[in-house]
Amino acid sequence: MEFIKLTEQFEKHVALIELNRPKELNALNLQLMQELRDTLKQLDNNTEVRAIIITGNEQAFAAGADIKQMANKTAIDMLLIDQFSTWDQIRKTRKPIIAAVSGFALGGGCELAMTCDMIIASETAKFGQPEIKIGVMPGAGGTQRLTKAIGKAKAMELVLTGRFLSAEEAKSYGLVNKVVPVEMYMFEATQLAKEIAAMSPIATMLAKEAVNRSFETFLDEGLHFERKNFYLAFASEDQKEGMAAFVEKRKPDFKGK
Ligand code: CO8
Repeated sequence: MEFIKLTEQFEKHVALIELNRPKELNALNLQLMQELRDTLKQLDNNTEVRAIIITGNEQAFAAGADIKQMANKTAIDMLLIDQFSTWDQIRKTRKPIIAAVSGFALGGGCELAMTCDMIIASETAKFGQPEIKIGVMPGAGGTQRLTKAIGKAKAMELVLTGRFLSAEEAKSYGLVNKVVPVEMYMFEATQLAKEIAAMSPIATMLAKEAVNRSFETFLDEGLHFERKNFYLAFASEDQKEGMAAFVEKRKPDFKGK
């Protein structure tokens, strides 16, 4: 892999993916996205991994899709390449993904962070959908996920002006879980990943799926889906272990079975 660095055992049960095109501020070219898709698929199938962190570097999480790669494409080129279809794998990843964001998270970079399940940001993080400034618009979920995350008025403003949001603003709007000094964002993301990785991976997977369902369906169907997943958790040994540990006043040891 050329543009992705993978550390499968970054911490116990936690994998780290680093976007690695630093000179181009991690602009998301086709190869990087394919590598990211394949890596996530591999991690989803690795039973040792229970939580995934995606990060860039201090300067940039990702400054968007690779403009140079797209500049001369026709609509039919774009249709045939269908580069956004690789994004479906990110959405379909069943394990929890934390975006650890510092510096620029713009365009496709902001969309990538929003496709993750949670965002830990450094104080220097800047979020935005500046596509309008180069004559296009968000194409990998920006109009949908940003609107669901921060509401119509603010999303419309950001998408139509291309203005950047500071980390603090992004947090006050509910886009980001936590903002910390730049020296701390990887530590915070790792702590969060470790905390989640200590839970039953089966319950985690079922819970993630149910929360995501709330974005895709009406309340009645969502509640039905949630209940089914709750019942399904009782098929796991982890449920027996978790509840027995509570009764016996000890820490549970979840095996992912
Ligand atoms: N694509 C390609 N190259 C880029 C990109 C990009 N998105 N962003 C930065 N770079 C390159 C620059 O060209 C420059 O390269 P070089 O040194 O060879 O000229 C290098 O990275 C450093 O960038 P700057 O010199 O511009 O650094 P500054 O600190 O002056 O500015 C900015 C940083 C503000 C981030 C600026 O680079 C910028 O505005 N970048 C473009 C941001 C943008 O418009 N993003 C949206 C792109 S469109 C998009 O994402 C559509 C989403 C669709 C889904 C995604 C599918 C993959």
